[in-house]
Amino acid sequence: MDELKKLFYEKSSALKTEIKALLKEHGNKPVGEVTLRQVFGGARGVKMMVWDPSQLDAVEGIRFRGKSIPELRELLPRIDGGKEPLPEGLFWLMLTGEVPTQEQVNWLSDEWEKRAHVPEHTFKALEALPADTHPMTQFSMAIVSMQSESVFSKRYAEGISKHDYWDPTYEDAMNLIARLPVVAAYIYRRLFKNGDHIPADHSLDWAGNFAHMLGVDSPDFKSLMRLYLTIHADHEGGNASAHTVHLTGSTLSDSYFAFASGMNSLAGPLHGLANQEVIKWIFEMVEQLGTDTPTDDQVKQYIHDTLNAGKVIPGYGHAVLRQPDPRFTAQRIFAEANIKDDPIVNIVWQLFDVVPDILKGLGKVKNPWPNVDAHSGAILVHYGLKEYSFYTVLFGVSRALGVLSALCWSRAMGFPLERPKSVTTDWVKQFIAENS
Ligand code: CMX
Repeated sequence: MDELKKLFYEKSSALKTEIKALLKEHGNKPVGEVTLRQVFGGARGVKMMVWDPSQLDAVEGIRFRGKSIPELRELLPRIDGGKEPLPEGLFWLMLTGEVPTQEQVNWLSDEWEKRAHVPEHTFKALEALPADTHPMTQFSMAIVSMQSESVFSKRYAEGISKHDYWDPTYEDAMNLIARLPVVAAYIYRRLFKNGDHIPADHSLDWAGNFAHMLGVDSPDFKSLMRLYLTIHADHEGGNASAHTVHLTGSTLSDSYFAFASGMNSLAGPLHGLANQEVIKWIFEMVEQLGTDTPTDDQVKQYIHDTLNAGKVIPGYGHAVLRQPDPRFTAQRIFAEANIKDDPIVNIVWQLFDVVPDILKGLGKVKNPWPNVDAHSGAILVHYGLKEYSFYTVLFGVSRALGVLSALCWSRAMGFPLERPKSVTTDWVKQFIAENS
């Protein structure tokens, strides 16, 4: 058994025992109440699952196993001379709760490289799709097509004990994470670079090699990919993509099915697709105004026009956050250090100056601040990755780290089928009548 798997098994077995005792003693304690507004309003704030890899605070933002993004930038191993953390390190941290050593992270880079073999039928399936199929459709389909390789499904069919579910789930998670950059780069090169594919560079780390296979080989872009794939990895369990993976996985669907479900959630414009919508909206503004250095008044008018057309301002607002997203800030810090005077990046910063006051003025938006998607596109455009319909795939590759580490934990803890209760509007009316 490899060191990571052994460590994960030890940690999860210990916690499973602890939780059994905890539930025996405290299992009936209420952790909150649910209002009708929450029942009708997308279950905001309802505590109904456990998710250990990360937790979101409305003001502070995301912490991965208790560590903030600035702390991760200090603590996690990097490549020799590198400035950004390696996503491998974050996966290790989320799966075990321990910050890995450089040696452990190097092992993980090698391990994912060894596991990166994508079955030939996946490429054939992709080639069968019309060339203009949205990259997220291709990504989701490619993931499902690899389900034929699921170790969990094979072992389940052979009659595996439920106490061992964690083991093939770990194998599937590791294999799938290893393969995703190959699949994603294939989709990108097929769609936008005439199918001129670039073989992997086995000397590189997971994110560096992904940048290389995309065909953007500058050291700064590799550095960006390490940061990007780290900060998008997880956002606790309640967000739509994570929760979808959790729900699908709870039926004992394997990691491929569960992760593909999550990607279908990520593909919505209120969630991950917002990263494409932001840059599309900025490009349209530049075209409409005929300048990439608009005045504040021009930008404000464009924002009002968007709102008056009954649309949202993409990249702004959040269901949980109530301050600027630290993932936005991390990207801004990266851009300030590495990018000088880029017009689209400047517009992102100009929007940060003017959007919040306008959204506050609407009197209903709970969070007027930028989220992760407000910044990412402008930096990608700067490095030449202009094809924004691909951006959500990048988000998805990163999201695998969090949701699949959580899926390993769910199977190790023996979490049951998820099955909340729904009610009808008639039930609600009757409830009100009986309780008022
Ligand atoms: N622009 C305009 N109106 C907005 C808004 C925005 N950016 N954010 C929220 N609102 C509106 C809502 O549409 C809602 O209006 P109605 O009452 O008329 O329906 C009202 O303000 C209250 O919404 P909220 O409680 O503040 O926000 P929600 O928790 O319902 O929604 C989110 C959160 C992210 C869907 C929303 O802020 C939004 O649509 N943002 C733009 C899309 C976006 O950037 N999504 C990416 C989020 C991050 C990610 O998952 O990747």
